[in-house]
Amino acid sequence: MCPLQSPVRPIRFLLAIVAMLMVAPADAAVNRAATERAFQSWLAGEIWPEARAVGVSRKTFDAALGGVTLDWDLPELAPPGAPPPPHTTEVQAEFRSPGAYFDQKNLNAQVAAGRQLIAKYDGVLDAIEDSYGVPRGILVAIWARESSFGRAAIPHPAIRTLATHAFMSRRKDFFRPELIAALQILQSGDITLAKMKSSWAGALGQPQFLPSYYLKYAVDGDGDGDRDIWGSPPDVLASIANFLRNEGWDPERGWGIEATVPDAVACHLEGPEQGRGMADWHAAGVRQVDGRPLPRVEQNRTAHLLMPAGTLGPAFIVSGNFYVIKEYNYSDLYALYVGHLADRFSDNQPFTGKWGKVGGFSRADVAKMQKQFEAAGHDVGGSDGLVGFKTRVAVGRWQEQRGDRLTCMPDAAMVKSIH
Ligand SMILES: [Ca+2]
Repeated sequence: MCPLQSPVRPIRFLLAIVAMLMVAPADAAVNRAATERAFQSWLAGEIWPEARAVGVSRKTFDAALGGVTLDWDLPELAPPGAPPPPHTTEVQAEFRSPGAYFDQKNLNAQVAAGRQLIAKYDGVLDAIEDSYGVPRGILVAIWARESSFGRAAIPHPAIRTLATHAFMSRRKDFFRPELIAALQILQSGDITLAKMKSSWAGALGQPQFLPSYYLKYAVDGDGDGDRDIWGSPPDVLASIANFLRNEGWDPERGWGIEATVPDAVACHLEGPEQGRGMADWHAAGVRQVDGRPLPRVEQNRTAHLLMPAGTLGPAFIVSGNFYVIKEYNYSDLYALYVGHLADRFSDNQPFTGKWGKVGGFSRADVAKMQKQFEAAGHDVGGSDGLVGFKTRVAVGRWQEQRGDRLTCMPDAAMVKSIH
């Protein structure tokens, strides 16, 4: 049975009442009517002059924002008078093992759907590859990840969503220029207000571009004169390609390959800041996972070690293109998923290396550990509770200093001991 339809159990009911009593005083401090009035003054006094200065007409502005109210249901709001919401790292969410990202059932479903679309848009993809030099697999994999090829619901009216965040979200300074950019998109006439939908966080259409990225990178892929990333797959795919090419995609290189790494190559040598010539990695004993040498054509190019679970998972040698994918979403696992799915559209082979057991601690535990590392002078890339390459490198160097076995991944004992 769907849990949402299960009868309310007494204990849950009691908990709900306790929760209501707990939030009531804070909520009472938020005067919604006054906040709505302040929102209207802010739109008229601050946003209109800013929008007008970048070419938004009064007609466009009034059509977009006349009569708009705040969306109080959005996450991460910090209305005037309310205590700020807890930071995500304060939430006791369990740390998610990197292997969980690569669910085989999910990947196989994405491969099947993606292959159909690659066949359907064969001619479009030919033209996009010719123009931008980004392979179709990468484009379709990003499309898959961002919106399940446009099948995911993208239900929020973009202007109202962005205006609410720009007025009263925890990251309002981040959202304010995005609201202005969204008004510029409307002014351009590429999309109507009714069709301009976003995620709850204001990301637009099937490729989930923030409005400022839309202004920079969206292109008309089907030649009808509009850049419609909401309804036109050729526009979606060409816009993703334009983004990647402008962010530095090298058409002569792949994204990376799975590799075997000998013990003599420490896991803390990974990451974008520790690139080496491919010939150097080969000389150090790194091989393709099937035992073949690293690609000879690449031997004079810089390459990077990537070990998303330290020694407790598969290892990769990646090119600069891997870090271009990260410009889309700054996560090693995101970029690896995109590269891996792109490969699987051809051969549908899983990684050879296995993901070991990682976890048994919360993101808050990791964040506390990161703060301790920062206090000791290590750069862990911020105490966000996520284990990115900087945290893995810091953990590996710390393990090496102590003479511990190198894993470059935190474990439950470590996060508890470094508090
Ligand atoms: Ca178009």
